[in-house]
Amino acid sequence: MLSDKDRIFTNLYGFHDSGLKGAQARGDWDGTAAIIAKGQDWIISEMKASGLRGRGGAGFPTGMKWSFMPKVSDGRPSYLVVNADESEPGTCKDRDIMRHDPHKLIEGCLLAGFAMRAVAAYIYIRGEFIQERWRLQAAVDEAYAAGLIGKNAAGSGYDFDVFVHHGAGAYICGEETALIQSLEGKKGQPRLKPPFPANVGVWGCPTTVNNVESIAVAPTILRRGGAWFAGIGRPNNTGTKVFCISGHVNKPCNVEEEMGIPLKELIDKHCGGVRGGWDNLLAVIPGGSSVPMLPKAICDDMLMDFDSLRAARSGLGTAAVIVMDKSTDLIKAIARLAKFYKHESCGQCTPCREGTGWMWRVMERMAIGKAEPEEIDTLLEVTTQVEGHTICALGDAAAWPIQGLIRHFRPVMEQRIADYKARKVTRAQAAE
Ligand code: L3W
Ligand code: SF4
Repeated sequence: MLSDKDRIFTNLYGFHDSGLKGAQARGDWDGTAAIIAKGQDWIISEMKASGLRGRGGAGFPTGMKWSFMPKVSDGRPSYLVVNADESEPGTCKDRDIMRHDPHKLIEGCLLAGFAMRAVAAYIYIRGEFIQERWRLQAAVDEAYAAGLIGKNAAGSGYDFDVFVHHGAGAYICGEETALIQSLEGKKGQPRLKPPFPANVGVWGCPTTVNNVESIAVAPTILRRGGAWFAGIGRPNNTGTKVFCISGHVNKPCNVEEEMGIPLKELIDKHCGGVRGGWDNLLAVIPGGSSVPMLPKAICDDMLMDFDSLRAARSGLGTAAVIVMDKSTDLIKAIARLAKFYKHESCGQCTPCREGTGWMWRVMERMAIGKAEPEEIDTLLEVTTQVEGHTICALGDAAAWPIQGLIRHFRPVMEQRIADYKARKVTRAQAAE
């Protein structure tokens, strides 16, 4: 379990002053110019040494991503874009960071922006996050007024601007290329990669898109050293992580913990346990709605990190842990998620546009048992036709929850179909 002295986001728990004075009292903006004075190469090597992997879902190494940005300009300015379009069902960590610790994000923008020779950061914030936008904008205004960003940011000699851009509330704009399109004022639709944003990003310029949490932990990593962060967690899965735990627990919460914490410990220590006790657990979606669920037997010994969850054929994703006890109708729950992905598909590629609608309609029938048992295999086959055959990861995200259901709970689906058939026979007999 993470000790208090290693927590980065201490303000998430007490909801103290989120303004500049409170932030500075907690150590933010301390020695920022001195960090900048150490140079771009030093910052990137510390970030690499920290082992930080992107906190938005994909887990791509952050230091490596920063190193892709051009070191010598070809005349185009470079940009940092912060993905604050947090929309993954179950995920509410970036929202809390922006509410309670906005200065960690703003200082992180300056340090990351400097390391990548960027002239400005755009924080693209989810359309529904109204208060968070006000809170963040107020913190940006305070940072400008105090000379921490803008000309000669924090007395470093480096000029750096931070802009807050409000989205319009579309899940797909959390995909980095769709986000860039939306930021440019165009329709938010993903495009194929490569080229990656580091080569062709916002307004055709070199751009790095990072999640809020990835940027907000950077100042603490740079103050305490990459080795400190790398010493927490497990090899290749280092550092602290904000987990969002919801569903059938006694006390849902966001909590910063050590990467690799056992799932049971996470739930028992911070959420007062599963409703009705651990034995009442049915399944957990461990990383936001896009990753496959895991049944209790696997959850018993599950470690919460990228590699452990991948080995279990699921994923850490955004670390949004959705807990479902034995009262849950899992087929109905996954049917509801299928509806979400159908609704949020941008419709650009055929497997996703048609496949998400098709999977949702079949799942709706499966939820009441109005299907043939062979259709379970047909459904599985369709998920594999969607997965990996689309422009962006939304197609995979729509396929994986259904695959997880079939992989672990096929007998429940078969029983639902059998029950429906039995009821039909009984109704027919009654009518005779
Ligand atoms: C340069 C290369 N850059 C990769 C960069 C790339 C991106 C990052 C990761 O999807 C996942 C998705 C959701 N040269 C590069 C390179 N990059 N190779 O690295 O890229 P990628 O393609 O692995 O992932 P992605 O498209 O960013 C993100 C999953 O996250 N997810 C949750 C999403 C929702 C939220 C939210 O609400 N906050 O994040 C949950 O699982 O399904 O698989 O920057 O450019 N050779
Ligand atoms: Fe749009 Fe879906 Fe294709 Fe992504 S996979 S580009 S959301 S149609």
